[in-house]
Amino acid sequence: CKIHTLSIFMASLIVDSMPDALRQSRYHMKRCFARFTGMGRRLMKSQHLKEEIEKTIEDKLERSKILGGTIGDIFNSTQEAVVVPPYVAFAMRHNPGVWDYAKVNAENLSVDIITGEEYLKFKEMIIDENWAKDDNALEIDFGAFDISIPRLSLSSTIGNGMTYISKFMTTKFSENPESAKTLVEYLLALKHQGEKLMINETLNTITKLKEALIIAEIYVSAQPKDTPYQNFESKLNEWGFEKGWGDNAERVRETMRILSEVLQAPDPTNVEVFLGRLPVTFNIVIFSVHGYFGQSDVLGLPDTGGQVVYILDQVKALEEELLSRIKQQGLNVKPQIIVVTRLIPDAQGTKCNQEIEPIINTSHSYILRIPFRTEKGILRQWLSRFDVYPYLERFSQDSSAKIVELMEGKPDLILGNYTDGNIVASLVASRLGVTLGTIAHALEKTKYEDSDMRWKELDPKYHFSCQFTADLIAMNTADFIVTSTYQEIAGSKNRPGQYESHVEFTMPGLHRVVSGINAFDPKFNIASPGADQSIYFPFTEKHNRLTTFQPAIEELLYSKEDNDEHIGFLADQKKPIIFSMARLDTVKNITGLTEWYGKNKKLRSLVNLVIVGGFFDPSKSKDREEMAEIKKMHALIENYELKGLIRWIAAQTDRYRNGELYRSIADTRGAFVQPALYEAFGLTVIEAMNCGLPTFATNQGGPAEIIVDGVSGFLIDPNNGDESSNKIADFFEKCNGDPKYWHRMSQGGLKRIYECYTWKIYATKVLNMGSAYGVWRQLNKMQKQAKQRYIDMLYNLHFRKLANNVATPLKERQPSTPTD
Ligand code: UDP
Ligand code: LCN
Repeated sequence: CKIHTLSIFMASLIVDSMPDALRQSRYHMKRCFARFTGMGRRLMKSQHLKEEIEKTIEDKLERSKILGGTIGDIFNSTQEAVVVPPYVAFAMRHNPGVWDYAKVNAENLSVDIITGEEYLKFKEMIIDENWAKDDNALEIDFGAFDISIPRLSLSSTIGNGMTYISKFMTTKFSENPESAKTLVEYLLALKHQGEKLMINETLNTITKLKEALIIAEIYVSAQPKDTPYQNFESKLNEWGFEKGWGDNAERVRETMRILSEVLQAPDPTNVEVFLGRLPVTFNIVIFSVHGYFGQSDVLGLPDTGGQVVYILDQVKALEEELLSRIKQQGLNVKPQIIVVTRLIPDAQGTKCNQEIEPIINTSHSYILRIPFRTEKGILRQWLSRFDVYPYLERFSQDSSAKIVELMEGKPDLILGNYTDGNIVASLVASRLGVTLGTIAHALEKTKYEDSDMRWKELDPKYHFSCQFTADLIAMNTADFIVTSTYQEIAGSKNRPGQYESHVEFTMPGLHRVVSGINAFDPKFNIASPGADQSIYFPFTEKHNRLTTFQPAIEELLYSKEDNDEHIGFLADQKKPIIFSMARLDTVKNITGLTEWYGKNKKLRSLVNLVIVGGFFDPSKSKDREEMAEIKKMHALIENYELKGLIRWIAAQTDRYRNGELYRSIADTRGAFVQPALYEAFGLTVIEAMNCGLPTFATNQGGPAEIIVDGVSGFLIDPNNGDESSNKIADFFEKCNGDPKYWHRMSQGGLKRIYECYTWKIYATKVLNMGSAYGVWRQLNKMQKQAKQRYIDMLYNLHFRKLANNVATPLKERQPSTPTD
């Protein structure tokens, strides 16, 4: 395949030049490699290697001469190096998704190109030599089933899967017109509640369909454009056509013309448009299992953040788009969207103990809650997302039975969210034979350094053995994967993407993944979410402002007394506010921001700090990370003497009031700061930008794509607090000199949002994926089935055991009762 060839080509270039380059600087390189190997077996990151080189080649001029050439290229593309004396193996990443491996003998500087698999084995030597040398160690290789699936070839095209499968289908149809037979079969199978759609058995061959389309198109063209479909339905039916082509003569004629062209002279645009028009999706199931999934009083609770917001907004957007499509298809069908989550009997004042709850602002969508159940009973309390694995299989069985009952049949599309939702969605989709899309609001693997190699140490707390296996199973079962950004798939120039980190990795003692996923797989599609624009709108829209909240917000920000909702006060109320809001997870780095602020005198003098997150008494938290973060916040406020400068507000659950809160911060001419160590997407970033609040966000993850630095906001480096806090301070200093600057940044953020981040754009894309990948899976049926058998085996023999090893909180279990 092309990418493999490209990769080999680049690798051979490097290997070809590597021995020479090392030889040319033999004296210094021998010393460097001696230094690398001097400390014995270990894993070195790129920064670490550079530091060692700096220490070894002390002469600056000499060093920059060496690093300016091929050796510099090698070290710059190196993500990590494995040291097992006398060898050092390099994992080099030339471009997003393109990796090479080479092993250097530190004693004589000889170079060997090695495969990814060899590199992983070598890496395992650091942790477990016996496992590394065991010929029968478990290897997972999903790539073995994908040999004939076409791949994208350029890093820049990653994430545009849908466009490419239209191209691949076009090629298939052009090279072998008989392959369009699959499309005819697909159309023949389309129906809704027993009623046939598009065509019936009269048109069961390509030739018959082509001929009928010509006749029908001439007939329909003769009708006035707005003639309702019903007026000529019986005529079309005589020729073998059923409902679904359009609601009036114009739409029907267009759809027929597009299909005629696809069958006669296919081109990718027509293929994509035609697939997007097919009446295939009416009933959708969305899985979001963990946390408190509800419509009020839940945000900010542990494990309950952007995913809930995303799904509720997504449902609204999908329902609107479904209704508009159904109308255009000329059908009279009521769609249904069910969001399936966990029922939590001890619901802590939320509605998470209700089985069914209609979704506000929709007409056909609701939440269905299914409890976590074992043979011993129902689990009553909230459970960390890291501990849910033993419950998921039973949950998937219970959900699938209930879904089929409520929908009176199978859904047309299943969407999973996050590891738990995705594995459940995979089980249900493969059981029911339904098209599956998965979404990962964050894959945990990249959040913790070397989480794969260190899995044994981390497993008691995080159960990554289950999580990463579940992720692999789900991403390989999925027909398509929706991502919020490019970086989620393939990272940036210097940082591997979340999915890319699943391409090749090893968990010594558990399994070695030689091909987990391919970042160039056409199943990847970027569809970024938006923010609900009826809640998050610019502070300048005075007539829409929710003035009823303003007294409460005034109290929230400025009152002097501490209470359950806020602590600390703002002595100088004239200063602008820098604001941040997040769950108190370590990765959100709210404590980092507090520390940067505490340390930076200029920033302290220019602005106040307002934080929304968690609550104040660590003993009340059930979440391990939250507890630690709460304690740290108190310590920072104390140590940096932040009294009078900081207001810490507990987690806020009312989105409408939060919208007004962002706008009130904009009224102070303040800014939003998202300082996360890593952020998969970052809904708060687009919420703030939608409100016209200038935004500083982490350059690690999704926000780096949302914000164009200096144009629509600012990017900050969470690993360089001084630089980041100075950047914020400089902004406010500049605004003092030129108040228009603040407004320019506010406008820049809004412009960016309207161009790229709306739910309408999202819903159109995702429904198109549902149709396109439905046909694609049909075209690759045999291969998909073979892969599914492999996945089933992995699930049955491997994952199940891992999941069953996770402890369940026995004490809290209650006898099985009807869902209370
Ligand atoms: N949020 C909230 N109250 C809080 C903390 C967060 O309403 O106390 C909301 C926030 O407005 C956003 C979501 O929760 O809509 C957080 O999404 P984001 O993508 O920023 O982070 P996540 O929590 O999903 O990691
Ligand atoms: C989870 C996250 O961690 C965020 O980065 C996303 O914005 C959120 O889900 C919604 O997708």
